[in-house]
Amino acid sequence: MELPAEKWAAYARRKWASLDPCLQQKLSVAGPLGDTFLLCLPLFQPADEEFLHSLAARNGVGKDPRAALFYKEEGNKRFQNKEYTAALILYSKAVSHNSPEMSLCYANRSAALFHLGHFEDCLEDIDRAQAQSYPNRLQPKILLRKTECLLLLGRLQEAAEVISKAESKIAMDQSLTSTTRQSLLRKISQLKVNAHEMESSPVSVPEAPSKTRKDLEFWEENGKISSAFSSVSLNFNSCRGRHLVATRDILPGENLVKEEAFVSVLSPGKSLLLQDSAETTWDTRVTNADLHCHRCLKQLLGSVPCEGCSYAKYCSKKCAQLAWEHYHSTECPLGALLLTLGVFSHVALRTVLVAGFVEVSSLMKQFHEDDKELHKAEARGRSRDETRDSTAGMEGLSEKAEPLIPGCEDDGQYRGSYQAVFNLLTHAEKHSPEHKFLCSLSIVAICKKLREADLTILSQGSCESQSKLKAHVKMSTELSLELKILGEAMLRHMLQLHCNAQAVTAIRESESGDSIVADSEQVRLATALFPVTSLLNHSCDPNTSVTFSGTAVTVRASQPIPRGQEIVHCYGPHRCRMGAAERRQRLLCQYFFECRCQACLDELGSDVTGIAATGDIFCCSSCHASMQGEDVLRCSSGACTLLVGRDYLLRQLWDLRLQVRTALGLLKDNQPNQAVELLMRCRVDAENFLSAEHMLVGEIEDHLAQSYATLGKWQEAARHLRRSIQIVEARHGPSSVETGHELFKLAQILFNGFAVSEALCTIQRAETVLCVHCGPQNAQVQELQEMRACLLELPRSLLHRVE
Ligand SMILES: *[C@@H]1O[C@H](CO)[C@@H](O)[C@H](O)[C@H]1NC(C)=O
Ligand SMILES: *[C@@H]1O[C@H](CO)[C@@H](O)[C@H](O)[C@H]1NC(C)=O
Ligand SMILES: CC(=O)N[C@H]1CO[C@H](CO)[C@@H](O)[C@@H]1O
Ligand SMILES: [Zn+2]
Ligand SMILES: [Zn+2]
Ligand SMILES: [Zn+2]
Repeated sequence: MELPAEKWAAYARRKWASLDPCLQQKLSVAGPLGDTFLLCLPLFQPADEEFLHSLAARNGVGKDPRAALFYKEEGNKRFQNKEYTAALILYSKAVSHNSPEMSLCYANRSAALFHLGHFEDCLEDIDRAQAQSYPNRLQPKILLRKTECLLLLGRLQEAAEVISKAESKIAMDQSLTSTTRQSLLRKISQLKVNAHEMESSPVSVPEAPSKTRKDLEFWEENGKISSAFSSVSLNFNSCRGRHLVATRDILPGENLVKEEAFVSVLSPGKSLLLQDSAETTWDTRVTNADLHCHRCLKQLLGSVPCEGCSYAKYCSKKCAQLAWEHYHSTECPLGALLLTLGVFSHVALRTVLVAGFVEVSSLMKQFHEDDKELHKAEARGRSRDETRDSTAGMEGLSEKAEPLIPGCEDDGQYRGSYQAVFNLLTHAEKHSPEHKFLCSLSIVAICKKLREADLTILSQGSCESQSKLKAHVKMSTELSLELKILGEAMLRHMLQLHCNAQAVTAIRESESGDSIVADSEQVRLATALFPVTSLLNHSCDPNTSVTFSGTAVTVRASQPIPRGQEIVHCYGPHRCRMGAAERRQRLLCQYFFECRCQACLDELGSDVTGIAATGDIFCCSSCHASMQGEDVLRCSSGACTLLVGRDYLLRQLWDLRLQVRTALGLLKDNQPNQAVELLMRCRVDAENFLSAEHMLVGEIEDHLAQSYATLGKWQEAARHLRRSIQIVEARHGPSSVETGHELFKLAQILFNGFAVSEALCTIQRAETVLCVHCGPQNAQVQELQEMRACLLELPRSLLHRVE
């Protein structure tokens, strides 16, 4: 998803292989990126363009009235099944395609929103339907829905006005059958009764708990680095590069960095790109693109579609407008191409659009001048590498400013601005030539398309930087000088993303029926650049936790960090999830460095490899001692002589995973009894060949807990969850965020089962752990606090009775 579509990547590889060896050689030497870009420019031939555009055509992002009809009907089906959330999403897909029936789609969506209890959004959709010539004969129905919403929101005056409007519509409409008229009038009198009751005994409408509670945490901003707290400082040395260090002792849970993304692009989600048939069948699968605002990543309810394409959807008119002004008016005509070229290409384009042409070209110019200086220094007899080293080993550093850390502005401030983005490392010389070729070709494709797209049509309402860009880019048969500058900058960003892209993630509650105890998973919402967070180096055993809210990131200390220690976070390969060898392999491939973090050094120095040390091992079926060996494993107890092939054990593990997945399916289909039965069998199987601390054993216990919770058997649920917590604790540590999530589930179960004192205790533990990792504003932390308040309000007498 992040990289270009595989078919295009394979095409580029074949093209690379067929290049003249001499040209290959030229492209392989680590020259300036501008040269790479210019060399690739003429290589992108009409045939290549045609191939790429035929691939892109499969990612339909245009508007199609037939699709609108299709999604509307699918939505109606779900609505009839009372699957209101699914219906809502399908209606939103319908309104993202233009059709003469838009008003009906909005009216339908308002019904779904009403049933889901989103009355404000429902009202908005009713207004949208009415603004688009909603048919007269249906007016009374929608006016009554509006009345109901207004009543439920306690807006009595407005409700009364709408009722009388509805009455006059009904009175005037001759086409109504008498039964319809009767039923409408009955409904009206019912609503009047409701309104009257509310007037005489005004119940205070409970105020929705404001989700945007003011952040009470003390924000003591750093004088040198924007978005960072004063407890950190930016240091630089040639072996570690730029890194952040604690300026004082830091406690767990303290905020270190709070940063808004410089740029972010929503990850489209898989199904868009898996589509392999030439004819676009509209598909009803739900992706990120249907669930989150394309600008601010907020969860969508009554989404506002882009007026140009069926792909981009926004949480509000405002987001749609801002996105259009800052980047989407340029991106919109390129939609299908960008989906094919992958999120990294898209982020590269959006970065230059957000920065604006003036800023991009001025930094590029500066960069080329510095490069010339380096050449001159070289000519004076010093090697290029030495020169670079003496200027602190970073590219793009101007010689005159020795003490300046790259990315800082002239006043020494690191602002997380485009200048900081520009100075993120590209590692241009470390990427394989094939990869660089693929990136270059993809960027060339974007540039050609930018030249083609009639950008002038789109210029209405666009902001300064974008219209300037358009003026610069305007048609010519050759790529203009401006486009070449942008192309080189985009290529730079695309290579930077390899090491600097940050996945913006969210916890999504999986939709498993009406289970009271939610199961949740972490999903990737977007890819973003955070220039300040990018300063953090990696450790496989990090001392920080990272959480996201919309497009903002917060980095918190998860352990005490003594003054002077480096602040590190984990780029993905974590000590708890894989062994040192695998972690180091991955880090080397993706980030081009050999990890020497404490966890790696410890593990490499001892015999136990990480995973084995934390329980991912097989055990002997007769004596339960661990099995050791490579291809053939033998029992370590010495008493047994059992020998088993690793392949055999791996197959058994695979089968067991399948069984567990089947059980989860049963649970989702609302068959918890069958799920319990199957999971119990899995548990017995697991005991036969897996160590008691194996993660899969933990997962089985966790799913058992969820099944029992669905059945309302709280004690059994709690028993299994405690086992799962033990295993998670053994692997991730008692104060890890993983343990926090498990404790949260246990708190919910104990709460539901009225096990008051244990619930209070567990709530306390869960809150402490989650607060450190996710902060006090976290939804789960707040839910825990509500649970506690609720338990403490129970009358004493009741407490004694239930315990
Ligand atoms: C959707 O609109 C159609 C009219 O086009 C109507 O017949 C149908 O009942 C509506 N469905 C819902 C759920 O409002
Ligand atoms: C982070 O904290 C843990 C626990 O205190 C410690 O073992 C580890 O070495 C620290 N890591 C770094 C990189 O400082
Ligand atoms: C301690 C550590 O892992 N330091 C690394 C920080 O990042 C640079 C490059 O990004 C590596 O070279 C260091 O080894
Ligand atoms: Zn938004
Ligand atoms: Zn669009
Ligand atoms: Zn490591």
